[in-house]
Amino acid sequence: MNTPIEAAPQGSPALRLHRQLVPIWATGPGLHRLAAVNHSVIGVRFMATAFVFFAIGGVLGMLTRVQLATPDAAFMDSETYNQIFTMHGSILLFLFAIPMLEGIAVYLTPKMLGARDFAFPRLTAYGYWCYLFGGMILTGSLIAGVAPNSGWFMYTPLSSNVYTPGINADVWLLGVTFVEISALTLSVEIVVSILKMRAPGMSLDRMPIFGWYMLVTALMMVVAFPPLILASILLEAERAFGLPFFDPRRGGDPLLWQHLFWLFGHPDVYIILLPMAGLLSTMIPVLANRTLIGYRAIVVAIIALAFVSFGIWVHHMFTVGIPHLALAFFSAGTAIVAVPTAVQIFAWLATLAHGRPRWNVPMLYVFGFLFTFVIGGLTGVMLSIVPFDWQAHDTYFVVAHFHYVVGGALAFPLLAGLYYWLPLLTGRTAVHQLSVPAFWLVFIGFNLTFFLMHLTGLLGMPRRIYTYPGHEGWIWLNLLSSVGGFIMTIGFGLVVIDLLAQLRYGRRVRRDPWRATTLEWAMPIPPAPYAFASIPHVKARADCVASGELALSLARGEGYLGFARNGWQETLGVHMTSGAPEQLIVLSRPSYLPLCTALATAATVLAMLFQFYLLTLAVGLLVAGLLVFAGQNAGLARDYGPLPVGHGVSVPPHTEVADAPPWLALIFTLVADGTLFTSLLFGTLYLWISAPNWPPAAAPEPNLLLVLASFAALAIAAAAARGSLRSGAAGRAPQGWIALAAIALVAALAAAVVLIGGVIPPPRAHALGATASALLGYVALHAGIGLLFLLSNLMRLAAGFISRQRLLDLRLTRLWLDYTALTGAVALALVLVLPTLAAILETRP
Ligand code: HAS
Ligand code: CU
Repeated sequence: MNTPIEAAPQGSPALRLHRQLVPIWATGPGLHRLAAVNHSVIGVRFMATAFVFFAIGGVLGMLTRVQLATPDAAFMDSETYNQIFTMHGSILLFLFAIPMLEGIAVYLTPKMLGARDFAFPRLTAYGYWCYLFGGMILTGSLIAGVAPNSGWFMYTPLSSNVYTPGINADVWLLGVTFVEISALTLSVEIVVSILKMRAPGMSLDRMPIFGWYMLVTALMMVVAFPPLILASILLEAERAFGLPFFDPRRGGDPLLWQHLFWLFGHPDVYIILLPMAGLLSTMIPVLANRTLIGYRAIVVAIIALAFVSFGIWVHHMFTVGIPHLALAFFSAGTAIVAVPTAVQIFAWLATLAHGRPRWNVPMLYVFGFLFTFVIGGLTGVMLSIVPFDWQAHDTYFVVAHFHYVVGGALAFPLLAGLYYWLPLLTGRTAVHQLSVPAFWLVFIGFNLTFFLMHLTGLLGMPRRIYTYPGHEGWIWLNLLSSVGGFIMTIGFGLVVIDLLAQLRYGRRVRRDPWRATTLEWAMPIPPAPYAFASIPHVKARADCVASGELALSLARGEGYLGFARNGWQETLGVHMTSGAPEQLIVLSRPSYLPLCTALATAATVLAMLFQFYLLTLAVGLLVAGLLVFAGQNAGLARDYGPLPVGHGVSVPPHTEVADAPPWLALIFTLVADGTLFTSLLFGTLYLWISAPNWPPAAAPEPNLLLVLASFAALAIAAAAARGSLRSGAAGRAPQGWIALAAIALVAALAAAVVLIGGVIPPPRAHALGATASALLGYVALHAGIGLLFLLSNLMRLAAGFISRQRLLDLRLTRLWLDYTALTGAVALALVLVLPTLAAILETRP
């Protein structure tokens, strides 16, 4: 990585500081790169890997266009086509769109917020490796000819083992869940980092608009992914073990899959849109030479959008047979979503209209975005109208809609952003002879391909067919769409050549080529591994900063933390809303553990895929062990009290404060976990209310005594965790309490396992038994994880990481066990009342 030496004369304070900080923050050479945890390194890896998947997904899309270019084409058979179109969608949405936005978040957010890194560098690295391995498993299946073939939405019953007996669907369920879990960990990290790790003085209302966009997106991810993860687990349980959650013959319901999938799938489209809108809201003011119009309105709009987007998933299910009142509700809700989107569009247009826009390459792509996205948005509003949707559903009209929005919302802003931020990454600007023709090829090709699909759709061409006879009047439209696809591909090819040319031949820039106003430019170009040699104090809105001048003073160490101490990777933690400095966050160093843990996780997934369940259990335990081990040297092994951080301010290290990043991380993890649990409750009650073949023939009779014992044990464990925290705070040894909590958890776990063994009707016979055992399994799993918390507490007590001042570990355990007791009570109560609930039903065929 280049260094900021050019920013300062030899021997200057800036150079001295740089020489002190680099050894602390740098990633080692050679194989040490595998241990990298730095956000700049991992962010670039995320983005580069996502681009590779973009290319793969794009080629698959082109293959479908070859097949559909002519009627009765013999280019591929139906099975191959099914695999290819499924993988096209799955790769682009799960392996390109989401990881790309994570990469951007990881790379840019800390720099824009004035932090030196994200809160949990090793977790970032683990997330990356999981993504890479999950992606490899998915693409590998394509080469092996066993790729998923039921569409990116994996509708049951098509994806159940009756209709998809091979491992194709399992690859999707396990591979995508693997990638999603990594995305979920990253989203928690993004939320915590944005809330706690900003430059001092940056209150929430001074945050650059991109910070708001990422915060809202990450919060949406925290609650959107769990329903899909749950659905995938349930479907995999049905496929592998015969638990009939989606099988209507045994009390399941295929529609439950659609509800859970779109509960994720609809918010997901805005999860893709919002970060891109964040990039636009950052670039447009700079390119238009004026501050963003409507900062507050945009913040309100995106928060509103986030809420509304969770209430309208049913617009993907208008044709499945929904009561009329519900149709009206979801239709109106969907149309309303246009309002917060329009607020942003008009804010951007107003900013452009009131500024003096520069017509350069990023701006061309901004224009491309506005054009395509508005068309796609309008067809979205058309589809929100139920009678229209009944005609257009499952036709190419929908394909046209979502390519306009996803292409418009993703490809164009992304390329704008790439041209805009690449100088920061590489220190060079673009070679423009190629950029402009490349844009026009992409733009024309895109519109030719997808605009015509509206017409093909209105002429009745269904989605997901591998060929057509040719007498329906679709021939020319399809051929021209395919031609457009090739033009677009050539355009993307030119973009790639253009970017490679920039890396090699681009004009060198020293800093801030755009006269930008955000903090990521207030550093040397390309950024040093520590990002900021010292951390700025923010006095106004942080997207109105004179980054050029600030950069020099920060490089000289005139901000906070402009020194090295104890070889620590230090950054500042602030009060969540006011931005007042509050803690010194000491980050973890490079390590091979993230890679090893991700490898073990991948092994678990593969063992499950090939149905080696004992091996799965063994490597699963290994993963748990590695995670506990990874936590062993986190934090600091002694008390420090307040430490000076510059400008006369002293704050304690994060190990000694209440609001430390791990604490918040656990809270948001539990929010995600709670969403998963709520989805499970929803699923159980949904099946009870509307699945066919209820009630089951055999009436369940859960063992009341065992249920009560299990609950009592959970309550004792939670109380003991409180005892351990109280002893810790009073300076007494908490080991006794920890042992008590462990014994109680083992008892709860055993009771839950015995209960699962005795579930009536047997879990494979009826969905009632299956849901009851899923609820009990949830309790057992959480008790088991609680044991890991306790084990870690004991080990870290022995190693001196816990003291009267440093009680974080014990607080985390208490929170986990409280959560376990609370959800356990709900789950066990539901298991108890399920028989009564089933008994009040009239027999449903
Ligand atoms: Fe969508 C299906 C409705 C935005 C992505 N969408 C999809 C699928 C994807 C997707 C991937 O109601 C297919 C999934 C599959 O495989 O089946 N969508 C909307 C609406 C909006 C919308 C109302 N979608 C997006 C975005 C996406 C995305 C953003 C990705 C990034 N979408 C639907 C519906 C379906 C659907 C149905 C299901 C179809 C089916 O049958 O399967 C809105 O967020 C769009 C708001 C934006 C605008 C443009 C700018 C606003 C202006 C203000 C003035 C406009 C007004 C409206 C007041 C509206 C300029 C006037 C209305 C007129 C018609 C003139
Ligand atoms: Cu939707």
